[in-house]
Amino acid sequence: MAARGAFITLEGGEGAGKTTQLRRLAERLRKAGREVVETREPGGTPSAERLRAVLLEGGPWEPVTQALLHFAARREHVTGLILPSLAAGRVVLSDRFADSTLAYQCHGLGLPRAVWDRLAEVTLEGLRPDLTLILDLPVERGLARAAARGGNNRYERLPEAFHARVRAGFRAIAAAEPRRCAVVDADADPETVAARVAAVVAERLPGLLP
Ligand code: Z5A
Repeated sequence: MAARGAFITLEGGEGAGKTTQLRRLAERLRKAGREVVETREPGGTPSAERLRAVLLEGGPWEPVTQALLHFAARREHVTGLILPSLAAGRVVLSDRFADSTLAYQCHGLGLPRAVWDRLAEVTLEGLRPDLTLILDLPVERGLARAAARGGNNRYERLPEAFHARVRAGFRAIAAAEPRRCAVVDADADPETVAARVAAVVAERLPGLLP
């Protein structure tokens, strides 16, 4: 059987540049000879993508319902794509994962942490990312990027105070789990941020990048 691959998640608030950086990191890893799976949450498998449409276009959902739907989609993602890919020795890069529920639903909306813990226990099969890159950016800069791109989903319409709680939530997650998480300053041009991301990956997961 192939050696287990690596599971890297990218997290952060609106417009932090996760999608942009995930693509760049995937390119670097492929050039280094790695087999890479690019995926996202909510989503990642056909069944989870159907729940993504419900989550982003439906609602409004109250916080426990949001968490249940996110973890339902995550369960499909974990069992249908992430675990099989890791077992096949691939590097899985996910644009958001369980930390997003902690930051958005718990820190942002006040969902009790104990609910997150229980849902994580029944859905994740013990899976934790090997490395979580938290792209950090002042809230107004991220929202400006998202607005410039033309986005106006229901998250982008929430008040700045909500996004500030989400940002603080991600920083608290990183502070609580410094071995798994690295905060990357995302307030720079895409090339500079990509170099920062690659440096963290090379340092934290030796052997993945030259
Ligand atoms: N959500 C939740 O509440 N709970 C959960 O458990 C999960 C998710 C998993 C998913 O929507 C929503 O679901 C999300 C949280 C919630 N809230 N929202 N919205 P999504 O996946 O569609 O949205 P997102 O994750 O926030 O993606 P985003 O807004 O597209 O941001 P991004 O991926 O971090 O950024 P990007 O697409 O790479 O870049 C955004 C724009 O900025 C784009 O025009 C880029 O060209 C530009 N950009 C990127 N990097 C730079 C730099 N370095 N400089 C200048 N401009 C840049």
